[in-house]
Amino acid sequence: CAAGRVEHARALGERVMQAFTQPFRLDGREFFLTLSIGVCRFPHDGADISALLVNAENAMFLAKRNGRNNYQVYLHDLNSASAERLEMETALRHAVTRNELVLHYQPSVDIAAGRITAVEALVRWAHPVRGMVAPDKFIPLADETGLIGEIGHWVLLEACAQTRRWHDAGLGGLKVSVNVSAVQFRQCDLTQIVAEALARTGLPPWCLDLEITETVLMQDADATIATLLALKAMGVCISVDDFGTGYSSLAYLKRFPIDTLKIDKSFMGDVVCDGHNAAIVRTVIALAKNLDLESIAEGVETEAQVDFLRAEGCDRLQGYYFSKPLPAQKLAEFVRAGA
Ligand code: G
Ligand code: G
Ligand code: MN
Repeated sequence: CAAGRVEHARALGERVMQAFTQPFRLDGREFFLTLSIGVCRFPHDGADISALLVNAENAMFLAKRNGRNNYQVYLHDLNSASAERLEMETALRHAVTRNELVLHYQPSVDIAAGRITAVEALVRWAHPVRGMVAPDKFIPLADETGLIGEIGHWVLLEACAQTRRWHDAGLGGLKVSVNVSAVQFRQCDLTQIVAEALARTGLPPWCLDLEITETVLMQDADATIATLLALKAMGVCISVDDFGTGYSSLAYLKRFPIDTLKIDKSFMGDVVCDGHNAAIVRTVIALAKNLDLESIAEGVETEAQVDFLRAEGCDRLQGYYFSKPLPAQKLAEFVRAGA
């Protein structure tokens, strides 16, 4: 825009967004299109076409990260943020081949059995410079860049292989839960990758549990049911992770072939002083029972919480009270000590 002012760039962005709010008609059908627009200004943001395109693209990436269907105007400090992101992305591309990913395992205790019957695999990235990077710092980036395909594949294989080694070493029947992101769940080869991991490692399918989020259940329910049925047909278990934090339709819950509800750790806070969370946790445990599902409480940190959850009839407990996530070697020692 000629005057090169930010307000003019914004006005232009608004006009283009506005033009796309109406559906397009093609062959008598209506199509809705969404846009992610990056805007930058000449000569303010670049002296030549290639510099302008780079900066416009950076602004567009920001629009995509802001949930898409919006526009962003390039601002100078965007550069350092996107440079850092690019550096992370480049490093993450090599993380699998350079063996920088590791799995830690957090045990959960089955109340009826009175012992550890399962573990949850939680990935960490041993970054060469930054040290151990937590999954919430790189899984979203892996989702955005498509790298989740390769990472998720590695996690599944490694978790199945490790659990099979534990079975062979005398911890027979131990189950493993693997987190599957919404993006990974939608990839068309998920069932194939799961089948391959089971075949290659010889882990019995009922010892593998896939944790999906409520978001997965609510987006495209028909496709979700088809994928879940294919996984169930293989004998794999399905858990809904972070239950209660998203938007599950209770009417839908019955339609999904799921086995377990994992009650989110954010509800454990005041359960013992019978605050709002106590009512929520009690209700979710009852809901699970009525739908014939297993319930697990996450984030259990105190004995008082254990007593409450036991009294309410929760099936399984996981949290720092029992153990934080442990490296594979330590996990085996921990299970043996408790057995
Ligand atoms: O322990 P913790 O910081 O490990 O995990 C933080 C979050 O990262 C959790 O919400 C967990 O679901 C997620 N997470 C951990 N490991 C994996 C993984 O292998 N794949 C996916 N998609 N998410 C994971
Ligand atoms: O979303 P997901 O449920 O997969 O998350 C597991 C996360 O919860 C991991 O980051 C794990 O380290 C963390 N976690 C496990 N047990 C506890 C606990 O008792 N308290 C808290 N605050 N976090 C926990
Ligand atoms: Mn989980």
